[in-house]
Amino acid sequence: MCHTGRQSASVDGETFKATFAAAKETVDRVFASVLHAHICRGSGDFIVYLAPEDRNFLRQKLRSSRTVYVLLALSYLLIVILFVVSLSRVSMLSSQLNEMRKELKRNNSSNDFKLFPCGPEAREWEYFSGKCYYFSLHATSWQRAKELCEEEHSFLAIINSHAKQNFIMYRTRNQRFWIGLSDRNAEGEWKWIDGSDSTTGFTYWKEGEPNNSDQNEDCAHVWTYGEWNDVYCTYECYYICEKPAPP
Ligand SMILES: [Ca+2]
Ligand SMILES: [Ca+2]
Repeated sequence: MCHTGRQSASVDGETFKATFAAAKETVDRVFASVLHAHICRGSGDFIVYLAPEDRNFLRQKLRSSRTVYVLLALSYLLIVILFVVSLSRVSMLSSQLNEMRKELKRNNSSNDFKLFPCGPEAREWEYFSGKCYYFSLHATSWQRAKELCEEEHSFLAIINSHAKQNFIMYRTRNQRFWIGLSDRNAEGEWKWIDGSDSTTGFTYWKEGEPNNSDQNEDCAHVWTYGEWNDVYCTYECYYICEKPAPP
């Protein structure tokens, strides 16, 4: 077994020498054929001299690298330009969208005001000839009705024309509604709530009214058929508020 081992070691040694020589030759050939270079010291720097074919090879590689870098730079520039253009486009579209939303809102608002001239938020108010009117859904005293209208930035209705009388008559059929007319300050001197004298303008008193029944009737309301009547002010009636229509 030991003899066989020595033979084997001898064969391995020859094989190693042959392999080593082949490797050395390969290394030498690689150095000689690829670079053909030698290094010398000059002015303290290392200078590499390359064989012409290697210089051409390196130049081609450098050109290829430059081309790649140029293409990369151009790509980057193109991406930046596209990004800026896209950003600008998005910004423009966003601006246009906002304008369209505002226009739509204006149109909707305009349509709302066409449908509800007294304002879309005040649909219980009815429009007539530049004014808005509210017909109450509950009855109360004249003084309380006056206060409730004022809380809504309005006043008890002033009927100063036949057209307004017709409008109110139509809306108050078969019910009694307070209007802004009283002689509370001076008996028999009927004045509208804005201080104007009613005797010189339009009137629509029921025949025989105002009669100041029991010397205690100082507030006016429209009666069942729309005609006016004076009654005591703590009587409970529905009421009509009036205010100018929004511009
Ligand atoms: Ca009276
Ligand atoms: Ca009366």
